[in-house]
Amino acid sequence: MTLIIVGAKISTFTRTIRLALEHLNIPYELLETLPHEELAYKYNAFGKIPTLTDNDLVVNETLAIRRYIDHINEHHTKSLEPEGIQKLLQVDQWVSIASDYAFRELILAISKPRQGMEGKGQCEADIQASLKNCLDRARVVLRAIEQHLVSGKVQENGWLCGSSITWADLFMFPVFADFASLPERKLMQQESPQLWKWYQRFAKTDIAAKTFQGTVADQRKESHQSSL
Ligand SMILES: N[C@@H](CCC(=O)N[C@@H](CS)C(=O)NCC(=O)O)C(=O)O
Repeated sequence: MTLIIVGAKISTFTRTIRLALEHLNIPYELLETLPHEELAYKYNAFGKIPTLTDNDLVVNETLAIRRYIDHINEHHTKSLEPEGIQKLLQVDQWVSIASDYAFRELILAISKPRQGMEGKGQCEADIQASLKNCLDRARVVLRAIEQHLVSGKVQENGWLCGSSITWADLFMFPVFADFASLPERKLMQQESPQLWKWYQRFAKTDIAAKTFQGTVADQRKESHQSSL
């Protein structure tokens, strides 16, 4: 039976898993639910998304889903895990940075509140004033990410952990794709120029295009493009 991903196109963690399955050509169906809806709780006691199901197997938590995808992909030529302990450790560091610092300071602290305020019709000046403190924290995180990226010696035209796409790229991209669609993208361009280049490269991949529809960036694309 086909794998089922219980999640939402707008969810960054769901997009990570969809990017992986698209990259590895593993067929799946998306069973759509937002967090904390009945369907989300049916598969996850915390009401979070995504969940992966494979027949009777139910896997919660993106990290565990990652491990399961690697397991079923074991004998295929394309892999999301690089060779060698150094590169594996680099991947894990990026996964943790994306899921913790970047998700918290850019998505939870800025993207979601901004969209909530825009939805309520608040004016741009008020939105910017409310986000001011969060932007200061975001700046620190973006600087640190840039430092981490530069010290990892990412090659021009390469991916975060070498010459092929790994889980590092797939955890990082959805967060930065959403963030880049906000006016606050300027902070990323200023503080993280190498990260910005990587984001733009990844945005051109076919898997980014295949999973774009329904994301925050998709919903904001008109205002985003006109302000670029
Ligand atoms: N630790 C979870 C986090 C997943 C997560 O936070 N998903 C978001 C959607 S992108 C969610 O369910 N948010 C609802 C909430 O935090 O209450 C994982 O790694 O899967």
